[in-house]
Amino acid sequence: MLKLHEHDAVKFGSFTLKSGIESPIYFDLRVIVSFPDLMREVSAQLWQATQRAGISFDVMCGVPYTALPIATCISVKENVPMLIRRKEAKDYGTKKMIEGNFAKGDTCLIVEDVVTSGTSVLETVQSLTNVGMVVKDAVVLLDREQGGRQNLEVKGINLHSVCGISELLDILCGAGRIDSETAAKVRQFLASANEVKVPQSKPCEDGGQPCKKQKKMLTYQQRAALCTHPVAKRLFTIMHEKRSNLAFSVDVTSATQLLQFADDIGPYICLLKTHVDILEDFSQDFVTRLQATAKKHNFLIFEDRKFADIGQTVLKQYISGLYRICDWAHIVNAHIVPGPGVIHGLSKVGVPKERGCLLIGQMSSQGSLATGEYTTAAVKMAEENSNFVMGFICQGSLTDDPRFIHMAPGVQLGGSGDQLGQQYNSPAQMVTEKRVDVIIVGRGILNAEDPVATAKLYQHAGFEAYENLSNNLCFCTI
Ligand code: S5P
Repeated sequence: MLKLHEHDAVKFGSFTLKSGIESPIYFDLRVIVSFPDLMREVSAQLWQATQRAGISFDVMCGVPYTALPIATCISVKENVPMLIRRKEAKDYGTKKMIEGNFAKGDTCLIVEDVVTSGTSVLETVQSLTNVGMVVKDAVVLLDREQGGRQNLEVKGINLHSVCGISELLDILCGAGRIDSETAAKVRQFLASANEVKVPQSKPCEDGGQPCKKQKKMLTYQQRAALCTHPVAKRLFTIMHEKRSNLAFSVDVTSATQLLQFADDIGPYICLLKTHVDILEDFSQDFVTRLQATAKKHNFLIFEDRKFADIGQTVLKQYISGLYRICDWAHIVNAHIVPGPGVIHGLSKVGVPKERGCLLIGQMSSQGSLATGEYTTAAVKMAEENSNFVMGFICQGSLTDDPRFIHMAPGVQLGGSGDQLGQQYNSPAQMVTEKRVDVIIVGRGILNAEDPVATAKLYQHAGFEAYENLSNNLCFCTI
């Protein structure tokens, strides 16, 4: 720990984070690659922590990027095979996320440098479990004691740390490297940072200047106040009150199972997305019960019907037939391929019934044609029909108008895609980097061993990413 301080991997003073917040402590473990003796020491300490904990595993995987060389050192010294996890989910589509040799059922130990909320560790865990590996333990050099241990525990991962931040302060204080006043200042800063859920902010690489990309974000509450669209106003209010920007896509074929999921996951979501035409036992009773569950847990219902025909036809599809979607779905969506007539048709009943519509501006699937001018046209159509259109299905922010809500499907922790063209980004990528408002998660929750705990995790990850923005904190990735 003293060597880390010597080599400026841990610094004290006054550092301006990209958020503009003054921090008395600064971690940059990336520098250790420049000091072979320190690399050896850090790797040895991590290995000893695994031995002390008596963990057994078949392979190791470092969380990209800082922990990759650390894992490599351990692997070579201790003769334990290692895997590499790719970070670039989007461009790789369905290609391999995990490189190296492994067999399904192999146990993998995660190696990390610093843990704050645990999100990066969980992304790596998800990539590994997606390919059939078992992950039970993660070893970390430094635990910032900001909730990471608890978040990992929820997912059944034990965190073994070489050192916690409190202990680090004690060591440095004891060795006379910092005075007790500095230590107290850091403790106080971390306590208040925890209160406002300060994320893993890092000082600017360009000398501590506030990030140029930064823009003041309006909060959900402020946006609710700006909205005249009744459904958008209600949704922003729910997102604020429930501290959730998570939409659950409950793509199951049994109505009973859907209702059970709605009741179990309902407390953690702002929106439930359905595809009622895949239900094998749809009934009016199902609709009544779904509406009651939505009321009980305070979420809205979004039927993902993707209307795409002339106005007259979509109007009939909306109000009649077996499903009578307009009677119960607060929100529907539409392709813009037919032109504005599709919106005019739906809005005939949608507006008087105070329903909302999302236009499909972009899609998450590989090779989607909804790009460029098509997407621009969707924004124009939304602006011209804002009495009914409340936002977009998209993969990033399409307009700065705060009244429109951006919802992104194709969200999974650690997943890259499926075999049929779906492509995934993490909640943080979607919210912090791409600036969408609502993350839509389906199989990330449905296929989890513990869907309720996993939904909570997505809720936490999505909302934390939003708070990073609305607290005006840095969203640059390293
Ligand atoms: O571009 C899109 C638009 C939608 S609405 N890509 C999508 O995946 N969707 C829907 O979101 C899709 O129909 C499915 O219901 C959900 C994604 O599910 P997941 O299991 O891949 O998370």
